[in-house]
Amino acid sequence: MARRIPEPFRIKMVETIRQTTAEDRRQALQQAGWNPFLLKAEDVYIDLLTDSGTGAMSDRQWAGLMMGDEAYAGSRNFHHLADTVREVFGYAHTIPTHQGRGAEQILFPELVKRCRGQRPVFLSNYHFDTTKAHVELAGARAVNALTPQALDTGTAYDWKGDFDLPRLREIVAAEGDNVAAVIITITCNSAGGQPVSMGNIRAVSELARAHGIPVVIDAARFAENAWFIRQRDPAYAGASIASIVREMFDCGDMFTMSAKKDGLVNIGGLCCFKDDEALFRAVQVNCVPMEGFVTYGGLAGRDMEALAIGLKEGLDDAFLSYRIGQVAYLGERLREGGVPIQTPTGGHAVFVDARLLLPHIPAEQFPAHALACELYLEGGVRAVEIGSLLLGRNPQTGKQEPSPFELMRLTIPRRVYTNDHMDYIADCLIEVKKRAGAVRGLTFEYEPPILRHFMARLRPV
Ligand code: P61
Repeated sequence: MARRIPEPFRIKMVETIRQTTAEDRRQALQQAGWNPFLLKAEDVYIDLLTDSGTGAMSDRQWAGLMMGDEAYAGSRNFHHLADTVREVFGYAHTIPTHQGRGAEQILFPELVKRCRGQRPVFLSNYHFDTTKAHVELAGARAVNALTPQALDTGTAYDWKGDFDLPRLREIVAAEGDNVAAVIITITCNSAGGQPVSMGNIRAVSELARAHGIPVVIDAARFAENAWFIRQRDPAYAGASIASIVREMFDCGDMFTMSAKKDGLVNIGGLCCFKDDEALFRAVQVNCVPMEGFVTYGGLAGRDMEALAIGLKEGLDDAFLSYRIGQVAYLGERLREGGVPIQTPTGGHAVFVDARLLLPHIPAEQFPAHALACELYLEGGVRAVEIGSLLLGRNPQTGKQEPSPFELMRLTIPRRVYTNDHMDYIADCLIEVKKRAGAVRGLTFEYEPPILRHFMARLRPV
């Protein structure tokens, strides 16, 4: 086993977490309608629901909070943020938003308005659920063209986040003027936090440009994607993370970002434009009623300061190597314990293949969600389903969409848990594997109409 990279930080402040009894957890899960989203966080020992907004800020970021300029308009922290965006990404125009979906809700309707076709469609390697929801709320369709290599979780492939280029070309040819935008999601969350190669990003961008299609980068985990490119593409072996980031973003026209991931903040998002001033102005107009005035977009001045600092801290080599190494270590422990996972391990999470671990539970009884419930019962570890429950129904037909994956995501917050926590998580899941045959599927007691996994209530079949 590779030597573990120790945490490249000292711990200055701690927060107590509380272990519960098996009986406490059974009661808590029952009350939560067998939906870990509805648990009280205090009933969770290790919280791997998401890496979004759950990271620990640095001493420098906390110091930045004290420098908040809470002016309604023109805050100096906004200018610091916009300068940082210019420096890190090379994009001229910045709109802060309260988080990633805030950027989606103000941008996508403008892209739909600009689309020349009658039936607008967005094409992506894989739309994350809020992204798909905002595409549909804007009256468009969301179509994915993910490399088929990603579907075989047991076989390693370096670029499981890539677009399937032949398929993308086919769709672009068939849809013509209907294509409102191409969205490149880096890293590809739904496929397992998997990177998109520079060659693929470039090819997608060239194809889009040849057809006059705007390129949006969904940039939540941009620094992790850059790290993978340096690690896996020999052409970038000696390159700095900063230069790889610039090269990736040169291939896009605009980006939306949930800054709660690689931006290293607890709240915040961005909607930025390389040089399309007219589109920037139109999106600013949407920002005012939806997110807030254009120099704060739903954030406090102090939040923007923490983000300006976090965007650059997140590019640090030592941090990224430790971060992705910690996730890989958990993946390695699980693989050794015979737990099937998406290989290679992704940047922000280990994705467990519940279809392989619980083959007796059919998709409509949500095997990955059932596994997440069982893991909580075992050790108070909260994971999240990325499968049929998350994907939901086709808005036109009302039928369950067939999900390419039934994954349980063990999402690792940044700079929060130590490597010892990783061992505990692995031990719990390996214990659950021993009784996998006895785990039961789940059925709805209440099914919300959209983004149903947040509020659904279920019970064992
Ligand atoms: C996550 F259970 N991700 O992975 P916002 N793009 C991408 C994301 O990963 C993403 C957003 C846009 C989350 C949070 C989350 O059903 C869920 O800042 C690639 O969350 O608005 C968010 O960014 C949206 C968890 C979102 C969920 C939706 O955990």
